[in-house]
Amino acid sequence: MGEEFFTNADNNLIGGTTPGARNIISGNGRCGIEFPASASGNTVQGNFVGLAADGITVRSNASVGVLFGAFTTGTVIGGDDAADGTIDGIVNARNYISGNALGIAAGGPGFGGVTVQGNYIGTDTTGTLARGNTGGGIGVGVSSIVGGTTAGAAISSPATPLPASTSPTQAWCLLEATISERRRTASAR
Ligand SMILES: [Ca+2]
Repeated sequence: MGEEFFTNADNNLIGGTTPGARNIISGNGRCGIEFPASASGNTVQGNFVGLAADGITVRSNASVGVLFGAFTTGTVIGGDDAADGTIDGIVNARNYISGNALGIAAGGPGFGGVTVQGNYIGTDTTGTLARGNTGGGIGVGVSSIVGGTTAGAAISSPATPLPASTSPTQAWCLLEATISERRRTASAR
């Protein structure tokens, strides 16, 4: 089953570069991973976001695979060959972000400082079969790094900026998050 990560905390590691650290973050009713507030210093590595455990079958998250809030900073999605400690042509930091409504999205006046490297976005785990994010691969705003020149840092789809700071999908996703928080508050009384 999929699992949705919803965090505004800082300095979390979701997944990792070792065998068994992978999360399958797929089949959720809204986003796969949400950073809805001013979260900073988080790292997302080695996960399937929108794919089933076989790495081939699409299990779409209904909205964005990885969503950043308007003031999210210092986040790393993936990494290069060296990120796992060994330069061996294998990028264990790679996330597979495919089959979602949007792959990675963010925006807002305070957003920036996000690095997106080495991921397969819109493909299966072999990088050869199309498993597109239907609304686009990446839109990460200003002051961010997408791809890179080190080994394994390249990405599989072009960086396409979102036209507005909050796309309809992103706005919907944040609204859903707000509603869920209210429900929890109400049930606790
Ligand atoms: Ca490596």
